Amino acid sequence: MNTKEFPIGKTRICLIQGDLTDMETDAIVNAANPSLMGGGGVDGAIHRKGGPKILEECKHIRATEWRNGLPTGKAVITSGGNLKARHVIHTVGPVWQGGNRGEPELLAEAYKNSLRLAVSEKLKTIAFPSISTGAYGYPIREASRIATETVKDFLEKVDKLETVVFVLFSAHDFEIYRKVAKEVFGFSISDEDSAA
Ligand code: AR6
Repeated sequence: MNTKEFPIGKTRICLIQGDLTDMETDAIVNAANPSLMGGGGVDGAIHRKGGPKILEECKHIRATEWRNGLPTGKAVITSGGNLKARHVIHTVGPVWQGGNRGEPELLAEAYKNSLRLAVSEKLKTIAFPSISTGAYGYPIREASRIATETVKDFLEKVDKLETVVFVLFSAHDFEIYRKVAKEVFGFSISDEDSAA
């Protein structure tokens, strides 16, 4: 499996090329939509593999806390159903509309609020997909910079997580994240990079 690791404070940042629904972290993050009723992409995969319990909990959230849907940038938590991950944190990334409609700030909020929720639930390990870069059309280079910088800024202030994983589905996306992460986190501890 294609993986990279970057230490930051006490937290290990990992990049993995693979399937988010296979992660055994305390939580995986779902790139959901405001309805929380499932969809395509990673959202569809999570509900398919996680089973009906996740949807039941999402329906409860819609009936109580977020009756008009989960706003872009916010995050909520459910159990992980049949997944290996114990929890799913559902967040909604922005739809790309050219970049001048607050998309960068909203994408950063989606990452930040997911991390905050993980910490407030006392979780230690969390795995993210590349939020908004599929159906929502956010350009992956820009999105990968926001994802990595937002996580770095958060971990510099809050030193409570053991591992943050970015799970990239394709080799192409993994390669983009790898380059950006090296710039943002400053170094890599893999053999390949230390030999270079
Ligand atoms: N594991 C890891 N990454 C995945 C997986 C997986 N199993 N499946 C897809 N990806 P998307 P968005 C990648 O479209 O852009 C849904 O219908 C995918 O290659 O899942 O935030 C929701 O219900 C891409 O890089 O999420 C919303 O309506 C990344 O995950 C809408 O799509 C995000 O792609 C949200 O769109």
